[in-house]
Amino acid sequence: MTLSTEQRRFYDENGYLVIEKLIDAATLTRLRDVIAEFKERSKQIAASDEIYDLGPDHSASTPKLRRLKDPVRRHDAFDALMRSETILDVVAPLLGGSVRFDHSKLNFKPAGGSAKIEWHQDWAFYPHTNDDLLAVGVMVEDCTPENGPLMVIPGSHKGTLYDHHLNGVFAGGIRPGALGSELDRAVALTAPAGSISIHHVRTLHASSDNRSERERPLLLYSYAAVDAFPVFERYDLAEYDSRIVRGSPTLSPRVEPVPMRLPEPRPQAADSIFDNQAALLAS
Ligand SMILES: O=C(O)CCC(=O)C(=O)O
Repeated sequence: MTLSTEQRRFYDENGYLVIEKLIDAATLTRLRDVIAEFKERSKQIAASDEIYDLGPDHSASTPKLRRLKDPVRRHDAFDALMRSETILDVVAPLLGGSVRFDHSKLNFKPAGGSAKIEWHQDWAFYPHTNDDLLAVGVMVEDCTPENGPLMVIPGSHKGTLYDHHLNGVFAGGIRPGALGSELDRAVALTAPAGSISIHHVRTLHASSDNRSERERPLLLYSYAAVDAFPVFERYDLAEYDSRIVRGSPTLSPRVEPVPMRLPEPRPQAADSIFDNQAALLAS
């Protein structure tokens, strides 16, 4: 699919886009089957590890799987969709043509459970030399007003970088209340299964509790323009360049005047956005 001029303009102005039913039925079925396998395996795990992020009181009988970490590294089905033309043809023009895969996650948001995500900007987690980065959310099931869909604040990608620290430590979210009336403008990204959302790396976003009776799996792929380089991080160049899915490697970062604050020092629970953000709620 080719993005229309109107879709590109909408993304540029609003910092997000929804494309309905982009993913074909066979791919969706495959994803659901693979996800079911991982869910089954998570029941045998007692505590969060490098693959699974589990909520409090997780057990085989009452599973509390919050996230499958970096699904692209876990199964070919996730990897294939990440590098598919279906996704890259949409993402590439929004990043200026070149694309490097950055990371992936699969957030489950269990039925009737917590796994709420507080307002944040992904940019606070990984500042780069320019902000041509975005995240694609693949809606593996319908995203409805009741099941905790992703919410965004239109146009926020061009505004303030909000404080994501609490008591001098990176907290992975913005203190409740700090956004004031901005929240009145929040838009819920609801669409049928197989649709995708795209949000710019600086777009304010969050999601609330799942009040429905069905889980809300959202598969997130983050991509960057090839000439956007992370700040205060070190990568193995060969591995880093192996993740280029459109375009050629470069050793010349494109540097733009973008607001930045390092996500340092890191909190103890640095591996889980859910645990990090818990500190905000307790504040
Ligand atoms: O799963 C969601 O609803 C939000 C995901 C998100 O913003 C994140 O994991 O950073």
